[in-house]
Amino acid sequence: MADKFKRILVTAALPYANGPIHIGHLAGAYLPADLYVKYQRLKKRDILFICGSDEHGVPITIKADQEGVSPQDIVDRYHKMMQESFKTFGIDFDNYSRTSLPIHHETSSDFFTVLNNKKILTEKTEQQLYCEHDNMFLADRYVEGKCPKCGADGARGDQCETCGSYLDQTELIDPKCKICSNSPIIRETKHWYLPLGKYQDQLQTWIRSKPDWKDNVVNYCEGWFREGLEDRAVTRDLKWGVKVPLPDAEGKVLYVWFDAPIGYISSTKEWAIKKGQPELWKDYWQKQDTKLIHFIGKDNIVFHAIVFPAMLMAHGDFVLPENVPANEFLNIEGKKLSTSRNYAIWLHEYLQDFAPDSLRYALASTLPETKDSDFSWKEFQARHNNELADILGNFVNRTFTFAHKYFNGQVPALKNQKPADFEVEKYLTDIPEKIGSLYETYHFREAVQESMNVARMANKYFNDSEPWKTRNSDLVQCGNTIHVSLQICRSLALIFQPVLPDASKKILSLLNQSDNLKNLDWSEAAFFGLKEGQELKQPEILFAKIEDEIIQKQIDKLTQPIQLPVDKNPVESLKPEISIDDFNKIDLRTVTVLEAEVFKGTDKLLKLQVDLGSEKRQVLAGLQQHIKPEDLVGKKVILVANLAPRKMKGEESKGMVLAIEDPNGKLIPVFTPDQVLPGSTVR
Ligand code: B3M
Ligand code: ZN
Repeated sequence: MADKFKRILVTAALPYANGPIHIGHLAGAYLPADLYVKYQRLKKRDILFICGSDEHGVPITIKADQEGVSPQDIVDRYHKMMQESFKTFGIDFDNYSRTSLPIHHETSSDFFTVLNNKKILTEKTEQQLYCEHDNMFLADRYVEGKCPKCGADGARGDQCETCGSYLDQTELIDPKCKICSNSPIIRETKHWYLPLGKYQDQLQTWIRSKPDWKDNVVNYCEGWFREGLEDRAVTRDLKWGVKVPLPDAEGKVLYVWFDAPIGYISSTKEWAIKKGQPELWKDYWQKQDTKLIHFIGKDNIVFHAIVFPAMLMAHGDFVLPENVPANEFLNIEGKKLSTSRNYAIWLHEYLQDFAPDSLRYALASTLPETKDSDFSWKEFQARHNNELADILGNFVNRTFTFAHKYFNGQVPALKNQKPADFEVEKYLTDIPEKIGSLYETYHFREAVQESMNVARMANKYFNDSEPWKTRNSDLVQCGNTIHVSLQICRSLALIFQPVLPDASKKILSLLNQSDNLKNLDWSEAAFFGLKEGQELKQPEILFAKIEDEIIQKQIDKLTQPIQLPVDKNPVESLKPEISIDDFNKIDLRTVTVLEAEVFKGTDKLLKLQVDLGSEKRQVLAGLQQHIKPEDLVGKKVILVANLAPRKMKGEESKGMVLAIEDPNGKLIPVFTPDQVLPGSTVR
């Protein structure tokens, strides 16, 4: 593609290091970015792919509070885990950094200083929510309440996930501290603001000059413009984060959404240092002939299309993004993905059971490019079995089998071509251009489906040519068919490289073309590149079929708690032996949880009202740190029903709820199946 850009800088959203990667992340940002990058690399473009872990902000500290460990422990754990699973999945970052590194603290702190010295930031003293119990300002997710816009419960201090509105925490109705559930008071505090309104005209003109931006992104931004952009605080009262580099800012850090996008710059700097050319990052960030592209999910649009560009405009030294091809959301089996309810497919778990290519292909075929889309395990299986195995894998396999059986495992000659053979040559001529332009314009679903159409064409050609007949009637023609089919295999290996890097590598290796891999260029898929007589390896099954039971297991697993990879799983030693009579003394019953609430003034207990069939009881359960009260209501759990009643903080508890400890020390109540009646005995 001839365009005005000399180099491309691709970023994918920095994932919060507070949990593992799931397929929603992949479909939103990482897979489309990787497809684009792999394609551009085959086009031999100068392209850099940058990412890293977002290690600041309240999402991290809340996770640390929940587990009773330090924020550093949390980010160390998930940074490592995310980096590993990205790698195994074949996401090919040039650099995967982390925002807790000194280079990032320095870069973002300098950025703030530049804006502050230019007198762009404004200082304001404002009313903020403060928890007297925990002695802290309740930044962002530390406070929850009713959304002032849609009325939904559980809206957070910065955003309501139900209606998507960005909120000012003081607007929340009936706000509660996320840690202790007490009502906060209002206290004054000073913060630094980015006056976004001042950049509205410039932003509007800029976005409206981009005809190729996706509608979902432009419409979203226009919505913001209609409302009018307002000042945004870029600092917070928190301990964890990049310290505000000013003498009168004790106890304040940069807002995570201020420092995180600067993480793209610091990750590029880190890459340049590792490369031994520490100044090289400047080419990608400061030369106007760089095409900067941010791949993100839709919940990050405002930050990448409005706030960060405004920061870059204010700073003045950097290029602006050329495009922000944000994706919508991916649902799973028709339902919204939810990490808090563990309704997700986790990448590290997927990778224990299946190969990367299958998910890359299934997801790429259903990316939420223009609207939300759905992932289902059955469709995954169908894509794998009916397309990867039956169309692509089968074509490669039958071609190689013929070559070995009848042509000594070599590329046969091409002589006296028939019209059908010429047609294939002609067909391939337009393919790189056709599929390439889909990649260039972020139409990845179509690009991948068009690639599979090449394999469909190939099978049709093979069938119509009937080599199993011509091998007896016309061996030269049979040789032509196999020759042409092998050429198609080579073209397929090239055009499938972005989505199926492993299969592509395998096909090239079967063709003994792996050495050429570095020199191969996207456009070569248009030509026959194999020489007559070229030795071939024995065929291997590229994609073994996935059976129904395997898929059913995955469907069942969807609602089960997350399995974190644990280094070792220390099993508690067994207690001394008891007799059956000892055991029979314990009366275990199922109960339905009718009501559940945080037991005020405690940080461990939930107050439950349960139905035992014969009676209703109150139980105080030490589950506050482990499960949300609303996730217990309506569920059936197992109660030690004849435990002597106890009083705690003036309230009575009759019985104990059974729970299992997971590898992180989190307690999961033992839920019982729906058909069980309250009061049933557990034996
Ligand atoms: N960490 C939010 C997210 O993971 C945030 C993205 C930062 S990109 C600079 O969705
Ligand atoms: Zn509190």
